[in-house]
Amino acid sequence: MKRFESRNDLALFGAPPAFAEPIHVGRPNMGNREEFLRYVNEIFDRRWLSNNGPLVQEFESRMADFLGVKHCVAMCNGTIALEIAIRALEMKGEVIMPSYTFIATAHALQWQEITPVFADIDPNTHNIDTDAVRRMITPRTTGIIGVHLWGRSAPIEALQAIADEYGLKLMFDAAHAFGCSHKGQMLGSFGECEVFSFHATKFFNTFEGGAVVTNNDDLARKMRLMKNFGFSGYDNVIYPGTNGKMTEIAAAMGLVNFDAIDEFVEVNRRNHILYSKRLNDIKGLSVIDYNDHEHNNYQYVVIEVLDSFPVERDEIVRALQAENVLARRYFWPGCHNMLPYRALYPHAGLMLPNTKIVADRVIVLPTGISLPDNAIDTVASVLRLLMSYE
Ligand code: T4K
Repeated sequence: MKRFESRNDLALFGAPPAFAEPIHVGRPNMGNREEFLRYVNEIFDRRWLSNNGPLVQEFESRMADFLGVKHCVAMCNGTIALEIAIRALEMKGEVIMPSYTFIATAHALQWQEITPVFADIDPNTHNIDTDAVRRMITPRTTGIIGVHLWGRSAPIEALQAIADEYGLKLMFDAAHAFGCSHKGQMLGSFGECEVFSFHATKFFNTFEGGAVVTNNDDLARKMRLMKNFGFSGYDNVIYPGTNGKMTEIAAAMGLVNFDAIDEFVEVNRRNHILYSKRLNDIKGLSVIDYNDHEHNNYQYVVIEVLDSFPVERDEIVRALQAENVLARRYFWPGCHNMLPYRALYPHAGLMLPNTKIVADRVIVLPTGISLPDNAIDTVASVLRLLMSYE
């Protein structure tokens, strides 16, 4: 099979010219600059930079309202938010999670000497397979972390039923799912708690940031202590803790971006529709869809390359990158195949065939408000060219 080493390889076949600037997956969406600078001036005047400042409090209250939950505990990033939630829930021993997710979900457990046990996924939804979860339960299992991959909800009711049956704690990694719903209810209020990431590459960002949201008063109180070294007032440490605090500048970015969130979603939605239209008739490629009866953020445009497509997935990524479209193969080769976990689970691959199939098929394409007008057509032209390539 031909390898695409440079854009010249494609140019030979009449491909459109490369973009002058790289087009990234994960290019940040940014709201109104003046509004942000106004907040920066306020921060300078107030000289209050961190430690539960007024902007963080406003951010938490707006997030909780938007999501319809009692508590939003803002944090410095999604990974620390996961760690704190896991610890506050007193998970230990083994916790079941999907292998097909960003590595932070696994690390947040392993970092606390809890063993992540990797379950296979449903190849249709890319989310955890509940039959696989049942098979993985042992006497050491204390919890399950569901991940709403790409913003599409995990099998919430089935996971809750398993958790109830076996007395396990259930929480969700909702890092991809801010602004998404399940059966009309915003993701954020399921399980014991849910964790968001507001990293720069997420469609809604606070530079770096995250949050745990919950309806459980005790859990929220505990996590507030934990993210601030366990301090309850001056000089009074009542809990072991860490530093998980969100800064005022991060909250300012969050507030500005929150004002623009409808626009971010609408642009992503339009991009997703256009990608779907343009790639619709390319045999061997499919764009994963979102349920239009739910709220979606459409932040991931994910295509799957089927065996019937004449060019392999990695060659397609290389061809797009040669055109300066920096498409990505996300979450390959699955957490269980990453070095720290491969050593722990040398045979895990045998139990996770769907993870392998999906991880080998997926390409994530750029979207967001900074996507140039002609980018989608260019991507489609490249893919069409490859379709006819033998
Ligand atoms: N759970 C799940 C399911 C997650 O997906 C994540 C994070 C977490 C937990 C943990 O949340 P955090 O602790 O991160 O809050 C990115 C992000 O770093 C990570 O937040 C995200 N998931 C993951 C899916 O993707 P990479 O490997 O894509 O980052 P990187 O540096 O390659 O950047 C992607 C592209 O974005 C680049 O082509 C350049 C562009 N970019 C990036 C930044 C930071 C910009 O144009 N501007 C920027 O400021 O990991």
